[in-house]
Parts: sequence; structure tokens; C-alpha cells
Amino acid sequence: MLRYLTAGESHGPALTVIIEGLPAGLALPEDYVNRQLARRQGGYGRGGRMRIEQDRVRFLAGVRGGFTLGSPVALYIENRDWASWQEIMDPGAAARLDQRVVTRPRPGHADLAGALKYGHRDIRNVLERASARETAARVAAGSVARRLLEELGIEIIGHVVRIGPVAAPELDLIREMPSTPPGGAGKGPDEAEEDGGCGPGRPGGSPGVDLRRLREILDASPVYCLHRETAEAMMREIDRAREAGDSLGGVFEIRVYGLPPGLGSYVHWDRRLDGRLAGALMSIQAIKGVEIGLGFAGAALPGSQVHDEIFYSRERGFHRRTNRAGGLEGGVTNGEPLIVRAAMKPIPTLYKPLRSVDLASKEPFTASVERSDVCAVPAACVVGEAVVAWELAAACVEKFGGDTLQEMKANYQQYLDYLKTRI
Ligand code: EPS
Repeated sequence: MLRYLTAGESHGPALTVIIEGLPAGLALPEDYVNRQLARRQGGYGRGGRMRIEQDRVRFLAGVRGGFTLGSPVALYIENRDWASWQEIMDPGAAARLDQRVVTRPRPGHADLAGALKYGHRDIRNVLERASARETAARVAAGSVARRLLEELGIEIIGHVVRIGPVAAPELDLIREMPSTPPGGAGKGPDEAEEDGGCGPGRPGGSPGVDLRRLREILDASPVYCLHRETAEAMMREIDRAREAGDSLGGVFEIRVYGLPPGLGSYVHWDRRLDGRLAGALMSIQAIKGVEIGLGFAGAALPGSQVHDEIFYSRERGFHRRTNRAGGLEGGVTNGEPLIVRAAMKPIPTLYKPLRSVDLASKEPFTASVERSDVCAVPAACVVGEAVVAWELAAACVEKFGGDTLQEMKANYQQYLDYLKTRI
């Protein structure tokens, strides 16, 4: 079983993660994790905090000479901002608890519910942990999972498809996305035409576009959007929101290539991979909706336009011409690319604050203004990739097991060999 815990306050000394259940022998360079941490810090619309931090991981346990040992892996990410908060956030009796007290809860944040639940009179005790700062720890854990998936030929890519009212032209982008896992036996361009443009969720068959190229485009986009004009419109929208003292949400999509059929299970509710993925994505701060494949759009269509018909040929075995299911049927991967989307609400901290009530005096006030982002959808997309990576790696560990990476890979190969006898 692969599991992890995170700890850390936003303005405390550090964030920490403990991961248990990784096989021994997995190459895990710090820079690999740091690259994902840097991506999470980016994105147009971030606030002042990201100019202070330069998130970098330190392995405190479980890794030696760049390889996992099989023992629990402890990761540590320093909060640079701690330097300005030491007196207030001191874990000891010296803490200045009378400073920077927050008593006016922000609508949409954990502030009020958290203060009532845990008996706090200072909302700082809630917001310090509810803060999306915690997602740095999740990205660190997710990068480790992603490294493991890479060893099995599984690749993840996320992109932003909506910020506020500005949406990317979905169908065009989908046609531009590759339908094949990197290095995998692919669907040809002929098949891209076969269903004449298809519905959302259909990976296109443009063989000229590879994942590396897509990553280059995304790395160069300040909003992690594949479509340049849309990206520019998104940035203008973020500027407008900033000027208006407002905030913006959006939607990101995660695609995973190279997945074998058979991860997850239909035999029990808590083993269904769609449920686990949705739960993981919904647990990201500010995520309010998740869809897989056609998602909500499928509810408005007849079954004949939703389900992916099954074909067989000697060269390709069982295959589909559409992927409206988003790579999952019955809570089990079906060998098609995974496609999941998550909707993020606008960040609750508004520089033109909404009405609220003071926790102590019960007098009406406007909500507190904590330094914040105008839009964090691009960052949330990186967090989304991380939590999806985690769930998939956990499913792989469950199915293929092994105490060493070598053993896990051998088990995986044996499963692939078995599959060849069936398709
Ligand atoms: C964040 C760190 C936070 C916020 C933001 C994301 O740092 P600070 O509160 O010091 O500015 O910038 O968190 C929120 C928007 C939120 O509501 O919690 C980060 O590391 O991503």
C-alpha cells in the first residue's frame, strides 16, 4: 500500500511529507521534485508570496545516493516566509498570539466553519493549515509518484481549459493531443478522421504532436494553456479581475498516456479508480467539480452518443475509435488515455472584500484581506497532475506490488505478456 501524510502551516517553518510503501531502487533526484515545485509556483495571476518562496525539497529519510531504500521517504520544504512570521507562529510559549489576529471570516474559505469546529478565536489557526500553501507538499508527494509511473511508461500532462469566462476551443485542442502513449503502438491519422470530429474526450490522432512538444508549449504559456490566443484572453481577464479587486476560477484537464487496462476495480466501491481520482481532485483547495471523459455533458446525450463502441483487428487487438469514457469503465482503466477535468472556484480572498461578521463582536464588517492570488488555476493544474499521479501510482503498487522497482517492473511485464495472449 502506498500512503502519505503532509504537515505544515503556511507561515510555519516548513512543510513536511512522509511517504510509505515505495519500492526500493527508484531513482529520485531532488531536481526532479524541484521542477514540479517550480511549476506549481508559476502561473499568471499569483500573489506576492510566490516572489518570496523558492520551493525546494530536501530528503530527510528513505533516499540514499539518489535512490529509494524501501523505507519511508521524508521530504521537507522550507517556508522562506517563516523569517517574517517566527514571532507570531513560534510553536513555543514565546509566540505573540496577540499579533496579526484574524476575526473576520472570508466567505468561501474554511475560516468560519474551521473556527467553530476547532474552537479557535483567532482564525489564523484555521487559515494557516487550510491555505493552498499545503499543495506544495502534495506536489512533492505527487512528483515521487510520477517518477514511479514514468518507470512503467505512464506519462501525465495537464493543461488549463478555462479561466473565468474564457474557455479554450476544446475540440481543436483535443484533436491536437496525441492519442498514443509515448513510444506506444498508435492509432494512425486515418482513424482520427474515422468518427468525423467526434465529441469531447476524443483524443485526436495527430502523430506530429508529441508530449514533449506539448510540454514545451505549456511551459511557455503563463496560464498553462495550449491555445495561444485563448491564453492571451485569459491573462487579460486576470488583469481585469485584479483591477476590480476580484478573483477568478477555472477548469483544468489532466490526461494520462500509457495506462494499461485493469487498474482499479469494479468489485467494491472503494476500489473504483474513478471514485479515488475524483476524491483526490476534490480534496484540492477550491475544487468544486470533477468530470471524467464526457462528464456532465454525457448526461444530456443518449447512450448511443456516449458509449465507445468496441472494435477488433489482428494488428491492434480490441480498440475504440472514441474515448468519451475518458479511459475508465466500471472504475477500471480500459487502456485508453485517462481524461479528467476539475473545476476550481474563484479564490475566496477578495481585495474588495465581501460582507462578513466579526467572530468576537458579531458586528457586521467586510471580510479580512490576507495576501492572496487573483487566479491560481494554472497552479491548481500542477497540483491536479500530482494527485492524479498519486492515485495511479497507488493503483499500480496495489496491482503489481514488489519490494524493489525491479520486482515491480517484472510483475508489470508479466501482466503485459498475459494481456497479449488475450488481445
Ligand atoms: C499559497 C500560499 C499562500 C497564498 C495562496 C497560495 O501564501 P500567503 O497566504 O502567505 O500569501 O498565496 O493561498 C491561498 C490563496 C489561500 O486561500 O490559502 C501557495 O503556496 O500556493
